Amino acid sequence: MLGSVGAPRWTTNANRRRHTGEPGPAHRARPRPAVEVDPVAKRPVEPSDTDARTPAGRFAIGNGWDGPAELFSDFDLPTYVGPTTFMNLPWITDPAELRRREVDVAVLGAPFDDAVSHRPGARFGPRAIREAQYTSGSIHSLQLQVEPFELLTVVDAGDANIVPARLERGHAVIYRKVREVAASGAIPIVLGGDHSITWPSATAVADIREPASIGIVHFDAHADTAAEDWGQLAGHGTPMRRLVESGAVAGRNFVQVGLRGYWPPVEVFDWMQAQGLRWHLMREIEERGAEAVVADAIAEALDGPDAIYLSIDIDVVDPGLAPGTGTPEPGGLLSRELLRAIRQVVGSVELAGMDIVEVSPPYDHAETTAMLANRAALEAISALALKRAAGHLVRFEPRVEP
Ligand SMILES: [Mn+2]
Repeated sequence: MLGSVGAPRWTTNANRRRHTGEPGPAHRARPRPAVEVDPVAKRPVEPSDTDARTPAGRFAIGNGWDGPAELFSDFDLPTYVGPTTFMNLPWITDPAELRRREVDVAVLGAPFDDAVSHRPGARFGPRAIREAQYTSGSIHSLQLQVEPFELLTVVDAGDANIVPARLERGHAVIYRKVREVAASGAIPIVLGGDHSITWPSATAVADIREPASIGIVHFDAHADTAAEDWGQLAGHGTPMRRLVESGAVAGRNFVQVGLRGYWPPVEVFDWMQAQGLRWHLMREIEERGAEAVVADAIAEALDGPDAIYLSIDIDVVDPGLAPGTGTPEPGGLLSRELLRAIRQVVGSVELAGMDIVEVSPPYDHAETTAMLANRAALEAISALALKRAAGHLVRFEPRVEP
């Protein structure tokens, strides 16, 4: 806007309120974070509204470019401008700073696909998911009628320290990254990455409570409980077996939703049954509806534990709606069923952590899959915000020393 003078123009209601001190919508009167971090989504560069005069060079004066220009904060700029963070949120990689800000939810990336069995590319997932957004600034969930970033402190905690072709090191640094985020009390939402990252990620979350104290609800076309992938114990077809075998999660609190297709073989299901794992085939969702099945899955995962780690393999959704993935399996959930299921789970349990995996941008079309993964994270954040508005606990407090 050239030559704009007088009162600054506000990009969002939240931004306007921030500057004017006006009260927000009614829900803002409900319980707020214990420590006000204002504004929640402030990034290092926060231009003032008035000091943005361009240099008054000869041509600038002639062309009318020398007057005050209104500037927007990084948070309020369009998402295609500037550095890419999840929802333009602050990029905070220092665990001490996560603690200082009392961050409620930290999105982080696990750009790792050294463990895939078929189509690669999920290492590009975190960046694509961060990019697949067109709203910036304070947002409003129409489905839940809540403004999540007004109620929760949410940041982008950056990526695990991944380098290529070092599978075991990759899992180690993912474990370390998720653990340091979770140990701050923030709920980690991990953007994958192939599904092998759930082994270190869910282990890290289990570790800051007590082993076997969390249940897992796992949405996937595949069980990912193989003993090994061509001799590789840490493949993306094996993480759920590793989690159960290691004792991080009890088999009877491991619940899978959306399985279909032609893998794994019968003996793997025999192992699952022997461990007490429970699973809900796509056929059951077709017959009973997703909401009833997800309600059962929640109850089974909480049979003992008091919190749930949610693992979303984007291939649980039909490849017609989520084509950008490594091992697509026709006949899956609708996008809207997955988003509703996330609201259902997060809205009714204590969320310990979450991952969204197997987004492979090279196979995506028109960012369809990356957008769905982005919304999967946002639906969880919005559901958490609704809980905060109602006065419920949101942060996942560690019970053991970090
Ligand atoms: Mn999977």
